[in-house]
Amino acid sequence: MKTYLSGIQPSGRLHLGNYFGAIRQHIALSETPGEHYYFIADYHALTTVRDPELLRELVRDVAATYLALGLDPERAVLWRQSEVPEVTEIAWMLSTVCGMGLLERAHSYKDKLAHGIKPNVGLFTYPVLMAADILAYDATHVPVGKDQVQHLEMTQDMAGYFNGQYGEVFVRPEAQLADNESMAKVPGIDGQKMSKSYGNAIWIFEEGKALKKAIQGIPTDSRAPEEPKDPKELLLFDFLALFLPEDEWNDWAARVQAGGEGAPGYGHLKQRLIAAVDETFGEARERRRELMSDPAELDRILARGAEKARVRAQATRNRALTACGLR
Ligand code: AQP
Repeated sequence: MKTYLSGIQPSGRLHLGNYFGAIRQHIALSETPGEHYYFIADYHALTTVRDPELLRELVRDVAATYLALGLDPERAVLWRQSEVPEVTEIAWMLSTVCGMGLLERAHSYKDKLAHGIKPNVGLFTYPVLMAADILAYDATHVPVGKDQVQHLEMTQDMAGYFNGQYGEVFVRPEAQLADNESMAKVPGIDGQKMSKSYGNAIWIFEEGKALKKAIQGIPTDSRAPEEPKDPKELLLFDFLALFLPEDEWNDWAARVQAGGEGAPGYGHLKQRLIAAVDETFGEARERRRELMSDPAELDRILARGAEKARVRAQATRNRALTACGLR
C-alpha cells in the first residue's frame, strides 16, 4: 500500500505556489487509495518565526487552509509536527550519518543566503529534520514542488547511509511531482520562485482590493495591446496558466501573439485573472473564516491527528534506537 506524506511550514500565510505546487495535489491524493499523512511543520518554522503568538496563529491558519480547501481529516492524518517529538530523536540519529558536504550542497539553503536571510544551525540542518519527518512514518511517496526534490534526494541518501550501516530500518521514499510543469515551480510577482520569505507571494485567500493590488503588482511593460508579443515571455501568462482552462489560455495567448485590434491589453488580462482567482477560491475563503473563528476545534483536529501519527513514529524511532545500539 502507498503511504503519502508531506508537510508545509507555518512560516507565513500560504501562497499560490504552496497551493498549486503542493496543497492541491495533497488534497486530490487524499481521495485516492492509500494512507495519507500531512503535517504542519512548526519545528521548521521556528528557524524563522520568532513571535510565539504569531506561530500559534500561523499553525491554525495552515490547518484552516487545508480544511477549507477540502482536506477531510477522517481520510488524511493532519497534525502539528511538534506534537510528535520522536521526529527530533530520529533527526539526531540521521545527523550522525549525514556528511556535512550533503547539507552544504542544498540549493534552498544557498538561495536563502543569497536573499540575505541570516542563517541559523536549524536552517542549515533543515534537510535532516525533513528526512526524519518523512522516514518516521514509512512514507513511500512524497508529493512536493520541484524546489523540494533535492531535499527528498537527501532523505533517500540519509536513509541509505543509515540502513547501510545498521540494516533495513527506514523505507526509501520517492518524490511525487505535480503532473503539470507550470505548477511544480510557481513564480512570484518578481518572476523568481514564489516564497513566503521573499516578499513576492500572493496569499491564497487574498480578495477584494488587496487581491487587485497584488495582481496589479505583476510586472508588465509599456507595449501597446496591438503590438504582437510572445506570451511565453510574459509573467502574467504564467499566472493565467494556473487558473484558466487550457483552451481559454491558448485563446488569449494566440490573440496576444497575433497582436492587432483583437489583442487584449494587460489590464484586461489582469481583470480576467482576478475573476479566475475569485472563482477558484471564493467558497473556500468563507469556509476558512468559519474555521478560524473556532481555534479550539482546530486544535482538537490537530491533536487527534497527532495521536495517530505518533503511533507510527514511535515504532520507527524504536526500530532505529535498537538497530544502532541505543536499546
Ligand atoms: N513557488 C512554488 N511553486 C511550487 N511549489 C511550491 N512550494 C513552495 N513554494 C512553491 C511547495 O509548497 C510545499 C510547502 O512548502 P514549505 O512551506 O514547507 O516550504 P518552502 O518550499 O520553503 O515554501 P516557501 O514559501 O518558500 O517558504 P519559506 O519562504 O518559509 O521557505 C512544498 O512541497 C513546496 O515544494
